[in-house]
Amino acid sequence: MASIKGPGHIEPTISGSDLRIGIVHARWNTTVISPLVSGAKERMLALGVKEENITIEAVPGSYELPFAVTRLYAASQIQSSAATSGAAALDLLAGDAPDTLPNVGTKPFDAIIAIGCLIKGETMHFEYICEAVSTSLMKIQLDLGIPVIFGVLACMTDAQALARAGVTEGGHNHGLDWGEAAVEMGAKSRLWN
Ligand code: DLZ
Repeated sequence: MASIKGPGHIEPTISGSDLRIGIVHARWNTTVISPLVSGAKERMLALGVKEENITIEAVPGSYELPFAVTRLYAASQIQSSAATSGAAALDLLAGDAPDTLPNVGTKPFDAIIAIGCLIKGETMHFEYICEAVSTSLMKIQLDLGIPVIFGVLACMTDAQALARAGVTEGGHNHGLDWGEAAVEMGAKSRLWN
């Protein structure tokens, strides 16, 4: 019997053509992370997001994701106001603008996807990091008022993680779902503004 799990179908009217989306991913468990990031990007491109409007940044591990999401969004806001304000434009010319920030473009992110993969080990690390990261990412999206897509796998085994990255037969790449969720929530949060 086919699985009943999954996000169902996105409304066909939703387009990502005007959205700016960030991906922040951990490097820990790279074999799993790389296909998840590629899957998220592939789905966003298929839903119309322009390649130049997708920014991808890496951090060492999942524990760094909440901080990175917060700072990346702030950077995108600063660059956005620099791009739209005359005074800031003069600063830009004078070299005072935050031009050393990552490529976060000229408008703030409509959504940010946080991607990580936690795999249970012998110690309590897994429990502490899972709890801290999931609670923080929820708080951040409510505080910032932008969708933060929860792309953090919490797996008991390597095999579970590989299946959820679509690497093993019969698996499914959850990055595809996270890319779709980012487009849907980015578009809807604009409408609900
Ligand atoms: C330390 C650690 C451990 C044990 N396991 C993982 C993991 O499974 N997945 C992951 O993304 N990160 C792990 N980390 C690293 C922490 O997230 C963090 O990068 C370090 O503790 C430094 O703050």
